[in-house]
Amino acid sequence: MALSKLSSPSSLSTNILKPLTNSFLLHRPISTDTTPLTIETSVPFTSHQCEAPSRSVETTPKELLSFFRQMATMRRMEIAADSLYKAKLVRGFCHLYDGQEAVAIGMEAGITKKDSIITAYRDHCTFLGRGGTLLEVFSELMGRKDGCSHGKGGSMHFYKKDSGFYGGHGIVGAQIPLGCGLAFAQKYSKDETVTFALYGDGAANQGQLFEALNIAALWDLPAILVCENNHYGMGTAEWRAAKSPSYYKRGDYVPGLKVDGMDALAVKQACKFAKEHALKNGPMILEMDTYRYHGHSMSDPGSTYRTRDEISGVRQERDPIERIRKLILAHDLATEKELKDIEKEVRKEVDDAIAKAKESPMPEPSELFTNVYVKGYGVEVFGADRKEVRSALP
Ligand SMILES: Cc1ncc(C[n+]2csc(CCOP(=O)(O)OP(=O)(O)O)c2C)c(N)n1
Ligand SMILES: [Mg+2]
Repeated sequence: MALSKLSSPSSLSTNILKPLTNSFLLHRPISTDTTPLTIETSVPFTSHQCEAPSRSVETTPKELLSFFRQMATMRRMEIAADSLYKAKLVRGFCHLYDGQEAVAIGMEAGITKKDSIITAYRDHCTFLGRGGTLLEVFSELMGRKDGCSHGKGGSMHFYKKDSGFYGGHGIVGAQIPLGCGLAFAQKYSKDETVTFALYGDGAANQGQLFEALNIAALWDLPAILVCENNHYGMGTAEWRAAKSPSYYKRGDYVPGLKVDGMDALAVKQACKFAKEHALKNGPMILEMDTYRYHGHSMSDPGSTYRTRDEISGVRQERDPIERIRKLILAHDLATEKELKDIEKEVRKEVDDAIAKAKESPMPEPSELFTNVYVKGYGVEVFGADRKEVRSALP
């Protein structure tokens, strides 16, 4: 790992206990030191039909510490979701994101909340990255009123439209054309924003991706298609499903970039680069090389189609949180104890949010019939919003 320091970071202890500005981590101690640091990405970017961005990434002590805290929060949240599921407090589908946190964190650092994000069902951490709260996450998972979709969506249908998060989709690949539609709206309204449409390596083989990409390229839409390549689609390894697993090249005439998706700084650099490109020239594909530690979903132990050695090897060699921990320690931005303390605080925040979520009531039965159709288009009278249906309710 090659690291270079532009200027020496100031002493951590005077800076570490300052408030954090990130919305989902308010009131948390963190360094506010914004002294510039330049850090080289773990591996070079590999490009297709474009020149790769520089490996030298600009960051600050404040950003590195916030990456650490946010990824630690995501990791803890997913592990807690697993326990809640096993305790039968979360029912239905549930897909966890631990291992892939650097994609959510790095992407947010490279773009703004005016840009849009749309993803598949592995959506808890993307929602948190967009500024959602732990209370909204756990309430939604347990089907409670305080959830981000008022307890009616569950794990796969997290949304936060006020900061450009358009879900949370259970149909593999369906979010890709929807994302290109969001990019069409952005281009039409000339607001200089872009859409990041995330999908998996399994989804990357679907026809609808290529149809949407063709239109996006014809119309120079500001759409960035992000393939989160965790190397498995359910229990199928990528090499069984894809003739060419070089997903960044699969757009043919559309430029692409392969990125170490376990390196939050590389993800940030790539997303910034892709946004600039898309605003000027139209779509781009980013392939994030990443890994999921859990099985595909709660019904998959995740160890029948891959070896335990493979999983522990990735944890040891490429873990996104450990990478940032090492950087912070190497630059003397915090001590091991201070980082452990942050992890302890994070555990408490997660536990407190779960306790609060358990107190949140279930939605009213009448809520079954709200948010089914868009109001004012005349369609609701044909469906569940009908008066006689409503009056038949308890
Ligand atoms: C159209 C459609 N086909 C099949 C499924 C079942 N299914 C759910 S997830 C999944 C695998 C997708 O893998 P990938 O795109 O790599 O995403 P990952 O789960 O690895 O994040 C499949 C086949 C579905 N939900 N929708
Ligand atoms: Mg996959």
